[in-house]
Amino acid sequence: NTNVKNELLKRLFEAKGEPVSGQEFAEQFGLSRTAIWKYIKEFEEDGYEIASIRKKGYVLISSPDRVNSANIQKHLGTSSYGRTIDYYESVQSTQIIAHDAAQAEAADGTLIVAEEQTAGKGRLSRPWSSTANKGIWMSLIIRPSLMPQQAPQMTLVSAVAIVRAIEELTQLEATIKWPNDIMINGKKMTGILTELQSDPDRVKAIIIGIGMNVNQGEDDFPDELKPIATSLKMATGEHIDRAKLIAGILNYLELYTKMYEKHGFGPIKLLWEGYSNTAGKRVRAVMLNETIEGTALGISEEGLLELRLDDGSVRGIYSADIVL
Ligand code: BT5
Repeated sequence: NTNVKNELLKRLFEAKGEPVSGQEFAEQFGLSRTAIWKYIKEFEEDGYEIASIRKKGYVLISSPDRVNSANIQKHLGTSSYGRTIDYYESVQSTQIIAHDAAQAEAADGTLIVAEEQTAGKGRLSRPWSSTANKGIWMSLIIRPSLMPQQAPQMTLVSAVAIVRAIEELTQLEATIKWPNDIMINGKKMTGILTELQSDPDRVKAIIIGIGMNVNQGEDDFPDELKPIATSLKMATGEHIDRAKLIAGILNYLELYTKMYEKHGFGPIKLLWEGYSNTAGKRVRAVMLNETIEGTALGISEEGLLELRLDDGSVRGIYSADIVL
């Protein structure tokens, strides 16, 4: 029973180094002491260090730096996001696993998360560097009541949720670079990949892939990324609890997705504009078939980036790489 197991872990944490009586806990939940002992063994397999003290109980000595479900769920305040978590040590790409799971009817809010990706991908199948144990590599399956054409805006909804969660945990103000980058000090710290499974008139599932550099040092990045990538640790000088950050992202993401479903893009647009670094700047937008230059005016109600071109006309673009 995951709820009891999570409760036990929570007690161990809250006891802050004092023993938690296995017997009392067992009685309270109507379980045998052996059942409790089995949970303790499972925690140890997950990397927790737990001491068993005769006649007193269990003491949590240290918890692992792991993004497993127990570590995430103890910070979660959502109703569905992250309530089911598939956790992996190493995968090619969480996005691919999430697509298969969504096709196999995975529930709204199912999270696929891994310590490492060996073939992480960005947009247009570009490679995404995903160093083991240092970042957040995850794909969330959601089934909101949205029309297919409303799905791309989920990238912007996600960006706002991510920036808010970072702010809450680290006091750091990251900025959003349209459409899918989160930046700190002019370098990319997070990328978002939003993909859709849809019928002509109905969203079946949206897969939100989030790749976030958290505890890397400069040496953890391949040479070609060193000039353009950064991590939260590089920006704050502090080691960050990745599981807590994931929970924070899911908390905000569920809230903002509900807001978007209920009230449309208006309120999200306002939040988004507060965090964006793009408006008012002269930018180059590199698209598949053409490159255009202009002044970024902001985003439209549909989430398009609006550019004023040099001939005075205004163009809305769906997706591009923006060079500031
Ligand atoms: C993105 O694409 O930024 C979307 C990245 C999404 C990754 C997540 S991780 C979990 C899930 N599973 C996956 O397989 N993918 C998702 P795009 O805007 O196309 O940016 C890709 C470009 O970012 C690359 O061409 C590199 O220049 C750069 N890049 C690659 N790895 C990076 C990293 N770790 N940090 C910063 N920049 C990186």
